[in-house]
Amino acid sequence: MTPVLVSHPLCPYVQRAAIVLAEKGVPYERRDIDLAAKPDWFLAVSPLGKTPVLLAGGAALFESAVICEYLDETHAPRLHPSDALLRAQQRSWMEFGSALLNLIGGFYNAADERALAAKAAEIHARFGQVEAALGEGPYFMGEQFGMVDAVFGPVFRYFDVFDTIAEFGMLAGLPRSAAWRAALAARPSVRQAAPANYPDLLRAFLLKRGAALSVRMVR
Ligand SMILES: N[C@@H](CCC(=O)N[C@@H](CS)C(=O)NCC(=O)O)C(=O)O
Repeated sequence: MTPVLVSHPLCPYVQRAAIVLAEKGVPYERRDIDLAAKPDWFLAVSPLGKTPVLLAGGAALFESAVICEYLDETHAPRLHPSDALLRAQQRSWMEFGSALLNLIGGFYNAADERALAAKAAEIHARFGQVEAALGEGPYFMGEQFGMVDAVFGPVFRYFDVFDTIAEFGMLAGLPRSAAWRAALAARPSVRQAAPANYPDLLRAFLLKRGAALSVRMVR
């Protein structure tokens, strides 16, 4: 049976799974739900009430990292390295990517300009750490696209919309991070992971926050 990815169009965690599915050429059905009015069938398969959920093999898998790992173990090509230590390092950086998503949430929910600038500076500092971990590229591990790339594609997708609002300098002076962002933006799996109207949907979502960033958008 075709796997079903239970999704929300703006969810960066869903995008991770969509990227991994695309990298492996696995056909799947994407089923979007309204997270503001979660249907009963969704609550029955998502114990935490969150997207993504992957319905596959008669099971419902939740938590994006778990879904990605399952897909990596069951479908070629492997995105993780075969060496256990290198694989563990990739997982560490996947966690780092999740921490960045939390910071991004703090950024777009910041109540005032001061908090907004502080969050932008924090994100910039985190990317300073990423910069130090990056090699020659084009991807996180080098020539081969991997799981950390699937995690950071959706992170950079936020920046594409933030950049239309103002220059927040999140990657200022970080050439390797900037080059990595460009490489991920060009990757077909990353491009198709969100709907074509994602920028409009994200802008509408950000406007509704009533946060400092929303105020910037209507200035
Ligand atoms: N740790 C989870 C996070 C998933 C998550 O936060 N999903 C959000 C949408 S992007 C969600 O479903 N939120 C709904 C809610 O918390 O009620 C994962 O990696 O899958």
